[in-house]
Amino acid sequence: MEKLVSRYIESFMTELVSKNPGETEFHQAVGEVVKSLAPYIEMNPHIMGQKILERMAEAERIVIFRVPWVDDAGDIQINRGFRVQMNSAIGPYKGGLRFHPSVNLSIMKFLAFEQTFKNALTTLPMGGAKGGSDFNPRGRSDAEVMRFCQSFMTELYRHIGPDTDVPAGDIGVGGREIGYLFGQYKRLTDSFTGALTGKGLNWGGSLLRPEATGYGLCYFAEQMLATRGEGFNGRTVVVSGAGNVAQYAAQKAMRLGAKVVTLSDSDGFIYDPDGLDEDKMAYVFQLKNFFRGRIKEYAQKYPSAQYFPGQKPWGIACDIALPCATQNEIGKADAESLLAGGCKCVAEGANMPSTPEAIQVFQSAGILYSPGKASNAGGVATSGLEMSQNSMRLHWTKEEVDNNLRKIMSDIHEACCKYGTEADGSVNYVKGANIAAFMKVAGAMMDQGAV
Ligand code: NDP
Ligand code: 2IT
Repeated sequence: MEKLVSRYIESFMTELVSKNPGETEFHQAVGEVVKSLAPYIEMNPHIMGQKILERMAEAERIVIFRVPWVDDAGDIQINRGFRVQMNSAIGPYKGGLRFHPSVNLSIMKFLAFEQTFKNALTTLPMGGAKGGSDFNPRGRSDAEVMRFCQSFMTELYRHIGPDTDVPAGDIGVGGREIGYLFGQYKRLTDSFTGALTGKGLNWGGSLLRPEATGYGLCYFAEQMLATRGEGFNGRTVVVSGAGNVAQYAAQKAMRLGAKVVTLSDSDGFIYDPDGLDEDKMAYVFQLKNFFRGRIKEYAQKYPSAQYFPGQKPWGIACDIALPCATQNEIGKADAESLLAGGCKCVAEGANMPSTPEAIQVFQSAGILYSPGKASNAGGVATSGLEMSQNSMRLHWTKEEVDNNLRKIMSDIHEACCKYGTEADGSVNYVKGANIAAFMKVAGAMMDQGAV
């Protein structure tokens, strides 16, 4: 059976690559999942006959559209918009929108594929989707961002809705963009519904949604560390990114007693050996979210910090690494640098930040390592809680949302342990997360027939 399954997986991957040529991120994301599913398929060979993997890797629907808009100089700009509706077996499509110049079909499909598994892990009824555009918000005025969002929604609105598909934020899409997108959706459909999450607090948003991904990441990492009698207190933490996920991951790690020594953006990273504190965090929130500044300004403001242009933070000695910027930001050499610096735990806040070679380095060294689909699921889980509040027309307190978030992260950790504990007692979080999520989605797909 082992041979049969490995031949099946090999031919499945060959076909995937030939049917989706050049989509390297998509191949990478699917490849990681199917590799870890092998033992499960050996015990459940009907998965092959039911063509579950083949169905999961083929999006239910993909929309690609033109997004024309007029910039402040009066020139016409054209961007490309995407929505990949990957899988609706367990609930309406759900997943963020990314506005970044690197956005292409491969990146959208990898993110939508990951989202299907992540959403299944949250225990909430949400299918998987992702969307976005190659629009670059950097350097654009508020008015330009608004016109872009309005044009983007003028096509997207026909494909979404509170029971169909519920987008949210991701890279380049935060509270400002969700506001403009929601305003246009409401205007076009003449309805005030929860068709987007990440909304403002006085128009249907949930308390703690902005914090949820970063906080959830730390709650999950706490549980990982606890399996080895460890915690955040007194530990040194390296964080990449300086956006939504990085900010709240850094804040929570700091509040749990850790010393957070780095933040980064695509231009470089800052190293502050004294660690972040509440005042420095308040400065970062203001710098990034209000002034939309660059992280190098931190080093100009705080002389204790040094700025390293063009570099990533993985060479800084640490106990815990929280990658919170983007995909493939940790390669093999970066992973080796982390180990050399004493890192004992890598919990992913970004989606697929570690390359397969980097994951191999972490796993061979036996350190704690969790894939983003498990450890960053707190964001979309809290989006799910926002959807529940919208449906009930209720607004939960911070404590209620936080308790739900903690419980969900703890349930995801338990699922990873249940399906990922190896013979030597260590937890393979990749295997655990993939099998737990796959079982749920595959079961629903089989119940619903060949659709
Ligand atoms: P933001 O746009 O708020 O921040 C992104 C950060 O990552 C910025 O500091 C940005 O730097 C940096 N970054 C983006 N692209 C690159 C790149 N190609 N190379 C180097 N640095 C880069 O996004 P989020 O914080 O929301 O998202 C960060 C990660 O977390 C993404 O992988 C996202 O998919 C994932 N995620 C987000 C969730 C959410 O709820 N927002 C939920 C779960 C996962 P710069 O300003 O220079 O571009
Ligand atoms: O990658 C992700 O989980 C997100 N960007 C959040 C998606 C959501 O619907 O809240």
